[in-house]
Amino acid sequence: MQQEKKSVPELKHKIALLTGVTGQDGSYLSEFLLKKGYEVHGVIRRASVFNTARIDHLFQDPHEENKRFILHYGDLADANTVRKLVYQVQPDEVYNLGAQSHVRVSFDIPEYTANITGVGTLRILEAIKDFQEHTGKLAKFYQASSSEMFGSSPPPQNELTSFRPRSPYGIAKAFSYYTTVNYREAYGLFACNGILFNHESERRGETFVTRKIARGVARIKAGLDKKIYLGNLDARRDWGYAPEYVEAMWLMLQQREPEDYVIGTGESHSVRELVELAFSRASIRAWQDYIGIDPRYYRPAEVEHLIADPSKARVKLGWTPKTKFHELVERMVDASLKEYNVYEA
Ligand code: NAP
Ligand code: G4F
Repeated sequence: MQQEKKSVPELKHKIALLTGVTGQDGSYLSEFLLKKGYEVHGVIRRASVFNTARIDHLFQDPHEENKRFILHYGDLADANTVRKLVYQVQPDEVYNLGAQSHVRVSFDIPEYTANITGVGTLRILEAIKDFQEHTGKLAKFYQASSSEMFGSSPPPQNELTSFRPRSPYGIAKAFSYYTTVNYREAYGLFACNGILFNHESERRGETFVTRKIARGVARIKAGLDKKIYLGNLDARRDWGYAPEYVEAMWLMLQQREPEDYVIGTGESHSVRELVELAFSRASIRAWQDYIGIDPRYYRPAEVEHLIADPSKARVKLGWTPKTKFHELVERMVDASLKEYNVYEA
């Protein structure tokens, strides 16, 4: 007798939709989710030159079958496209990493920053709310909130610390934070804020201070530049390693209840310490000879001191940072020295 063949239910992989996929965090989160078996949809902006360097290694030809990494054109300024993408992709999880993310630049283009970094979040939340109401499907939401929202509130900062933002960027992020909380409370969305402190890597944008210094040191070592021009050397930040932080984003969306979490290392260091360590890693003495101060890099209002208290994430998510300041700086400087062929093992 022929045995009846049991039908094995096909395991449906989860679908994630990411804004900011071309950025530092977007690239690491895409790698992380693909390894977990997700189908990843990323939103990219049309540009006149290629802007996908950080995700080129993940690219799959559109003609390939069973693609799991799919890119769509879109912009956080464009509510129609945001809505269309949510309905088309039908994501289980949405990660809003897209932003005008540079604090100094936000003083130059405050209205644009408010529109993208602030109202852009509202556009996504509105799309998700409508999608859930019309289809009955759940799409969980992660908002890339920032320690910049704490501004002048004294450290250490945790989930209960008040926001006193000091920049158009910090204010736009605070708008997004509260909008996320409001859509959770008012409409029952599964929406979380990850309040992430500075996190860096070899893929960090070249105008953020860690990468600017790492790259500048390598260029000096290679004889290409004579000085690095910087602003405030006394500011203190809690710097962690970006690939570890994207796991925390994912963990927040795997919890039973949507909540907000602070993510950081719990240590702070000054920009001056960063400079000293970076030059010493490259075996360059007398770093003072290679640093110039240029007032254009000062901010009209500065955030002086950030240190995370990530206790809630440790207890509830089981998340702890592994890479601390020294290892992070050494890793970034080594990567830049290699890029300029001046690395000495
Ligand atoms: P990033 O490298 O600057 O990436 C920003 C991303 O946003 C890029 O993919 C960029 O696209 C995209 N974007 C910019 N304007 C957009 C628009 N109008 N519409 C759609 N997308 C747009 O930033 P990141 O370091 O990966 O940070 C990711 C998120 O976390 C950001 O929201 C940032 O504000 C926030 N955050 C970062 C940190 C940190 O220390 N890294 C800490 C706290 C919070 P293009 O490539 O086309 O420019
Ligand atoms: O590297 P930064 O530009 O990062 P900042 O302003 O802390 O913002 C980053 O972290 C936030 C989380 O707190 C994110 F939300 C945000 O998207 C971004 O990723 O500057 C760090 C510190 C500042 O105090 C700045 O004044 O370095 C000081 N600094 C001194 N000279 C400089 C420079 N910063 C930059 N970018 N360039 C300089 O020449």
